[in-house]
Amino acid sequence: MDPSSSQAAASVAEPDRAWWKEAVAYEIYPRSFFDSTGNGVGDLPGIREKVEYLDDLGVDLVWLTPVYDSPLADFGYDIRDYRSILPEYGTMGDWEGLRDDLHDRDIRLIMDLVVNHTSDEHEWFEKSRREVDPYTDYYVWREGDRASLGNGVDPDDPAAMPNNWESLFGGPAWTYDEVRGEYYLHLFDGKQPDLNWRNPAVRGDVYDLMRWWLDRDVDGFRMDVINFLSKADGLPDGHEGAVVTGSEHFINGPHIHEYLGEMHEEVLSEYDVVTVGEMPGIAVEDAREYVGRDGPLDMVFHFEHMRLDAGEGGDWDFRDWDLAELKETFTRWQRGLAEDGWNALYLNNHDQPRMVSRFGDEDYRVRSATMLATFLHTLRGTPFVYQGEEIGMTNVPFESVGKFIDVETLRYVERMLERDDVENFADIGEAVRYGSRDNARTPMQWSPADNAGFTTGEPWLAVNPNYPEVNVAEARADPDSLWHYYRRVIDLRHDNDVLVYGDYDLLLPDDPELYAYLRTLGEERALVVLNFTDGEPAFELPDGIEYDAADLLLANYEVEGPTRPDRFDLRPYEARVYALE
Ligand code: ISL
Repeated sequence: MDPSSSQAAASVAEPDRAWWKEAVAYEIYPRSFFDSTGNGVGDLPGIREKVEYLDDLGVDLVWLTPVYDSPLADFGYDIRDYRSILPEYGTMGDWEGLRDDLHDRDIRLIMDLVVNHTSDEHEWFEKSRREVDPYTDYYVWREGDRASLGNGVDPDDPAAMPNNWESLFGGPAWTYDEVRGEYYLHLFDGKQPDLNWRNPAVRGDVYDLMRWWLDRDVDGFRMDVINFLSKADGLPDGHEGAVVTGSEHFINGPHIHEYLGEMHEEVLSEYDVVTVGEMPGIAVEDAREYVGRDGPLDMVFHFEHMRLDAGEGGDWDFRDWDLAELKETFTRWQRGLAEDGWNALYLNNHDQPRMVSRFGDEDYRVRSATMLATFLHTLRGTPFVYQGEEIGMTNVPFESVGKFIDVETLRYVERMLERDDVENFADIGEAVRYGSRDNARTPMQWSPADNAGFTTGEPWLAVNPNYPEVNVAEARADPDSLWHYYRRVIDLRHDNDVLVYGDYDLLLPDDPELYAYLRTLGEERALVVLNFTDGEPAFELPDGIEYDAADLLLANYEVEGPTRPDRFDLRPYEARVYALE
């Protein structure tokens, strides 16, 4: 064999194949997907009615966010019973029906595994706060400063708390429990106490519930804040000024690899399933340890691109993001997991502003969304489409503070309104309107009918007023719509191994308007050129990229004339994908 071609030949013959690398995933937030009963809340039979829709779109994998029994303090991320379905959403029979309907169409189903915390209404917590054996140490309990408490100090005074950690939803991460007379740790809401992963009995119970679902034929898990499980020994104070005080003591904590290794050994290795770890605060070097060849998980959701518009002032301080930084971030992750590990790609989800309002341009809603769709599906990694993204749903013009419902948003607004420099909602309205998780959670817009065809009743969260224009029915009827473009780009990925497994090489790193890259798998090459602006920049193929013929695989505008991609002008938010031969 010609030695110069041996490396290329090796990479063509043997990409490290897996069904989930070739899949396109779709995230469903059940509460807002489709209401089959008219009570204003989406449900499992509603999702069943839309399985054909998902099949038509072409997705291969569904991630269902929590549908378990829950008091809904955090809309299901506060689980009361891991083995039952919230009655509002249906029955276990409905869930089984959904699973079967998906499987009949070769669509896999992954469930949300939320085991950093439970609801405070979970039986384990009810028993733990009463110190009922063996649940006494199922959560992270601490006495706090007994002396000062004894002196009539308010237990809500942060000075009396076991340490200075903050909750990701704002405010202290400790709540004093009157029943037990101690504080418990909650990295999220007070109704979401953190489990004590040091306790082997807790870990055993979690592995049991995982097996329970895996034995019911689920195809894997998306794992909620899974890199938060291990808290530093002694729970030391955190550095103030970090985004969340204390986070250096629970993000990738000291025993995390021990726990996830054990979970893999005891549970995951027994099943052919896929796992996606949601991991706020991780760098690509950390990711390799979690999802590399010897790591316990398959893919990772990181947050670096979700912080590109973060200002200095914490979670609700936004600034404009910058294309150079976006390219740098994606490129670092593409390269960092090139040899080992796999990216889970996303531009929005149920916690984030809508993709088109954030990384696109509402004035060019469809063009910019098709450009972003092209981006998402031509990177190396598994794309996750969030419900409504495929019709270009946007952020919501919330009129007043009373329109918000999400706990994280409400806590922030409460804290801000207590401050002297904030007089009323108008002072913080812009940031809240941009950043609130409610943007992502308004009902799916199915049609121009009342309430976007989501419900015949009163929806639990008002629909975005743009539904007469932005909805599935209209999009499906128009062959030039964003929805049909999603189908095409999903097909393109399915038909081209180079887009799944190919190497990624950034072109024109310093171009302030264009994001261009090559994907290469042996002899196959794809060139992707994306205009991230409303201007009309010119693209020039860098020297040294030789080819005989080029074939335009996909574009979000009509492209006329000779299609050689050596030099061309782009229109606002234009995207092109060429095969180079
Ligand atoms: O939502 C966020 C930013 O607006 C994140 O900080 C989010 O809290 C973080 O990504 C963790 O999210 C996950 O766990 C939370 C839950 O509220 C989110 O919905 C979930 O995706 C606690 O379970």
